[in-house]
Amino acid sequence: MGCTASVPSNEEDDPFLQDKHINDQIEQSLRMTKGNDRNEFKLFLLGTGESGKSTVLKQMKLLHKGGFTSQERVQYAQVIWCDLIQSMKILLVQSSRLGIALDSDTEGSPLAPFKQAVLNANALQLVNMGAAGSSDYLSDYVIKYGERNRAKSRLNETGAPDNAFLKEGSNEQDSTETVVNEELMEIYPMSEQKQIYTRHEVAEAVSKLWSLDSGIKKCFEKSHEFQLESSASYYFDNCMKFADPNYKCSDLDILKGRIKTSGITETDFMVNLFKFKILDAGGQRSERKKWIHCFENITAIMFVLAVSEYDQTLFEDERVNRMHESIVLFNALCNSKWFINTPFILFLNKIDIFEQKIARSPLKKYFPDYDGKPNDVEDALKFFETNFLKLNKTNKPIYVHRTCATDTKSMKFVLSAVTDLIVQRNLKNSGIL
Ligand SMILES: Nc1nc2c(ncn2[C@@H]2O[C@H](COP(=O)(O)OP(=O)(O)O)[C@@H](O)[C@H]2O)c(=O)[nH]1
Ligand SMILES: [Mg+2]
Repeated sequence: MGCTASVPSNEEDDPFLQDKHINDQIEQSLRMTKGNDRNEFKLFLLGTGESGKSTVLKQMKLLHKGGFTSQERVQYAQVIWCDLIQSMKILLVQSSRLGIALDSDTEGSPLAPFKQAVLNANALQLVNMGAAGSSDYLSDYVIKYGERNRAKSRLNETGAPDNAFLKEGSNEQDSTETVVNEELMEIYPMSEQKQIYTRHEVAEAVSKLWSLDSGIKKCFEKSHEFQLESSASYYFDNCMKFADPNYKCSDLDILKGRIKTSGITETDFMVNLFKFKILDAGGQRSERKKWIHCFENITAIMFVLAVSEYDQTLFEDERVNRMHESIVLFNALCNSKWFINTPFILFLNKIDIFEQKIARSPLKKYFPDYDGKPNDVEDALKFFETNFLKLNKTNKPIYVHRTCATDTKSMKFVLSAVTDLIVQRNLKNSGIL
């Protein structure tokens, strides 16, 4: 199979040889670039929404740009704060929809006041009550909860997923009303005077519901049936630290936090004196029509596939399985005339979630032609890897890596292998190696 993560040899451990290697590369690069800009490698991160593209980019920043600024750390803390309240509200809505009884709903339950605190919490208001970050910045991201495509009312607009690539999106960004809050109001109409809770009280309420309400846990286990942030459990486990309005995120918090990408961002990195430009794009359907403007002069595509999402449906269209959408997208990109000779690097991402999920959510239920051992991580991964590689009708290579994009240690290794590979391939193609 195409998994080509390089293993350090004894030679590569020798600092002298490493220096020599770098010197050789500089000289080769100078020879290569006389009069042109061929030493800039342009990598495009592509894949469906929430697959992990921006997280891969964040890891590149940690590796090659000295990490995150203090401002980013404060801003992410506020975004996660809003996300953790909204995620708990989503669990409250969905438990009612799925008919899961909550302990906090039973008469006289000591958990009832905690549920009330979450129902009353207004994340933005709480940010304004003392956060160091600007709420203008935040409101852009909180609005994303209003962007939820009301799948049922839009079923007729989106059509079958067979031409998902570059097709017009379903304009899921038109609506800005906060759907979750509306739904909560329907389930729990609040006649009594709204009590104002502090950030600390709200965080405590989330923490208590998460750790003590068995209905919330049951509902979370069914979260593949609805839309919940990938990192919701991380937010809940750590919610007390986000109660501090001046908390600055750790690297891991930022990797776990999610800000939906809109448009295409370009970030430059210097890696061993080679210039890499990484393009990161929004992955949802409405974003894909922007991609084509950047398809020229791409050195390699990094396609990010969330393997854990085989039992989930799209945020933008709840009729469509996320893995099916990725298959359609990969097929279209891989065989597109733009990328006939462009190497692909396929990240089988969210492997950590996949490993946990495969034990309780049978793959065969979603992919009936899977005939590997049930609940077997290796068989299941091979199944997807083989099926994706089979889609390639061109002669270009596809390099596969199994990744957990939030894990800095393993990503350091994978990303070094990827940048090495790109440099080596290009030196070879130029006849230098
Ligand atoms: N557990 C886990 N979470 C991940 C992984 N990769 C990404 N995520 C999380 O998934 C969410 C979406 O990731 P993001 O990079 O924004 O996806 P994008 O829409 O493709 O850019 C974020 O909350 C990430 O922290 C992974 O390998 N494991
Ligand atoms: Mg993104």
